[in-house]
Amino acid sequence: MFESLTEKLGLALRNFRGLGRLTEENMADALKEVRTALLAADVHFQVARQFVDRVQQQCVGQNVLSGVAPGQQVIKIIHDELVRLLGEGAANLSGARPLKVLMVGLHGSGKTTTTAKLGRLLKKRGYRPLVAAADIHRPAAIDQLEILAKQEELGFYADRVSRDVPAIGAAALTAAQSATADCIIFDTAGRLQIDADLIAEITDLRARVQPDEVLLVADGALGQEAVNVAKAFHEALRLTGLVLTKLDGDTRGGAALSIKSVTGVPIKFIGTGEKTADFEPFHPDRLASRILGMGDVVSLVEKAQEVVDEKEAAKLAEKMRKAEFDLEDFLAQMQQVKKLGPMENVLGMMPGLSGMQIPAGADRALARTEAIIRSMTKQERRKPDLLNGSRRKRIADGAGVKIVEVNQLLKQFQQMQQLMKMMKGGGSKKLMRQLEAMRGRGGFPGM
Ligand SMILES: Nc1nc2c(ncn2[C@@H]2O[C@H](COP(=O)(O)OP(=O)(O)OP(=O)(O)O)[C@@H](O)[C@H]2O)c(=O)[nH]1
Ligand SMILES: [Mg+2]
Repeated sequence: MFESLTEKLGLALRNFRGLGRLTEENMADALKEVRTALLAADVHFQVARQFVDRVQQQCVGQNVLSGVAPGQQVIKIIHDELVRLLGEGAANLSGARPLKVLMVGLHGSGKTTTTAKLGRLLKKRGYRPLVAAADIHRPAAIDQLEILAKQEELGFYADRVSRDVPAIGAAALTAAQSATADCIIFDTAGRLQIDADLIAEITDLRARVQPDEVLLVADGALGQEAVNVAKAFHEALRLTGLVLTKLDGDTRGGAALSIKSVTGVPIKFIGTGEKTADFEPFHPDRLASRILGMGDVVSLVEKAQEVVDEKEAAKLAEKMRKAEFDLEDFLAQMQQVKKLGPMENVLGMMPGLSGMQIPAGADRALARTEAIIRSMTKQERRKPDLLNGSRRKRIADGAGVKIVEVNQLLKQFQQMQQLMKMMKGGGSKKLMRQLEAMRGRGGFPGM
């Protein structure tokens, strides 16, 4: 679904992924490509422009969240805007029982097929559905619905003689009642175009059966044309929801992306194939993730937003900058990292990094480091220089490690402190040499 849009947006977003810092200029370029991708997918031009404007506004006002690359944050913003565009939250059907649903739409949009699909889905949800043929213009349409109803074992009502659509509707309600059906779906006739006759017919039927839902079945492959159709139907009939069909195949996605924001009517279901099973409730967030091909970055960023105390993180960064970072601060930072879960899980959520090998025992090494630091007094953590031989012995015993491990940790911490001082002093050549040396020794666990 929406392969070409996914691919084009993917290319546009690649520009963001690598950005270390967001500036108005580099953002403007990358966002221009996002807009082009949307337009190429046949998204309404006004919708595309508003979309990009909103993303830009939010990026500018964005505080860079520690631990997450700015590019990733932009992608999260774009994701959330896509969800807004597609309609927030899954739009549920009315909970009325009996539930009366009127299916309307243009000729060939998929009304009859969708009537059966919806019946099947509601049956799975515990309803006893009955489908009613209210299409008097095409006798074959009645047969088509009857065959589908048999296949899905749904109640079925038709009157092959009457020309009075509202009367057929009323009779279907009575039939449903005596069959103890608690959900009636009316399949209506389509036209090539929306015209006064069609609207009059549906309006009369509607007045008689008082439906809880009026769902427009629109052919998603039509792009902007589907949006215009939806707008016209909504103005004439006050729709309660949309069903976008034929989203399988190489639909460009423009209809799905603009129809909610142009008409204000939520998409409730999508049709993804000819079979009755090819039908699903519409979930904006899932579609947005699918369009962005983004793995679980969203949950990762959300998790970071949830657990990382921003003020605390800023305080630690400031201390590092001033080379005042001590073991007490290190412990605090470790707590924040740990809240994100085991390292394996964190990496698994990053696209491209999932499946990467974590050095064996990395989590355990982190736990030992923590145990050692926790065995120190607060004063010792603030001033590691206090740690003479006997104190180190006490700490090793407390943490259940050998004294060499305590020594190693302190040595690495010392190097890190030197590093921070150098960064403060700006001695970059010496710094590089120091970094090389540290890398050789495996670095400071947890940093
Ligand atoms: N690929 C695909 N085909 C679909 C989908 N929904 C419906 N169709 C096909 O579209 C064609 C028209 O579907 P119908 O259900 O007969 O459409 P209708 O709106 O009832 O048409 P009229 O009764 O003539 O107005 C059929 O060949 C369906 O199999 C879908 O989601 N995907
Ligand atoms: Mg039909």
